[in-house]
Amino acid sequence: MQKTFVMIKPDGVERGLVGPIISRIEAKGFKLVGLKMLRMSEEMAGRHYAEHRDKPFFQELIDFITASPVVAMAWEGDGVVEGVRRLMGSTNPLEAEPGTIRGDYGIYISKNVIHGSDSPTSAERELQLFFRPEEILNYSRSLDQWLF
Ligand code: 3AN
Repeated sequence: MQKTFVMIKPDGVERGLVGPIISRIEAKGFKLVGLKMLRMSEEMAGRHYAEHRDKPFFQELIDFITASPVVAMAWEGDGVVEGVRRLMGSTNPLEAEPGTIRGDYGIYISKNVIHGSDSPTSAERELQLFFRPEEILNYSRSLDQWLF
C-alpha cells in the first residue's frame, strides 16, 4: 500500500491546527501509520529541502522550519501521495482552493501550514529522513473493508 510523508509546519503547530489537519486526512479515510513531534535541526532541514538549496528563499525556509516544533506523520492508502496533495491545495495559499487545508488556513507561500511529499519517490526519501523503519506501523482497521 502506498505511503506518504506529511508534516505540519511550525505555523500550523503554534496556531493550534494539528487537530483540525489530522482530522481532515483521517476523515478522507487514509490511515495514520507514524506520528512524532520534533524540532528540526538546521542539518535535517537542509537535507529535507535539498532541492531548494539554490533558491533565493532557501535560508528563510530553513529559519522558518527550524523555528518551532513540527509534527511529522506517515500516512497510508491507495493514491495517498496525490490524495494528500489535493487535500493540502496549491503551494501558494492565496491560490489554493477554499476547502483545502492551505486554502482555508493560510495566506503566505512562506507560511503554508503543511508539507506533503510530491511523489512516491520523495515520500520514500522523506519518510526515511524522519522515521526509523520500526516507527512506521503495520496494522489493519476493521473498517478498511469499507475504505480500501
Ligand atoms: P510544496 O510544499 O507544495 O511541495 P515546493 O516543494 O515547491 O512546494 O516548496 C517547498 C516549500 O518551500 C513550500 N512549502 C514553501 O514553504 C517554500 N516556498 C516555495 N516557494 C517559495 C517562495 N517563493 N518563497 C518562500 N517560500 C517558498
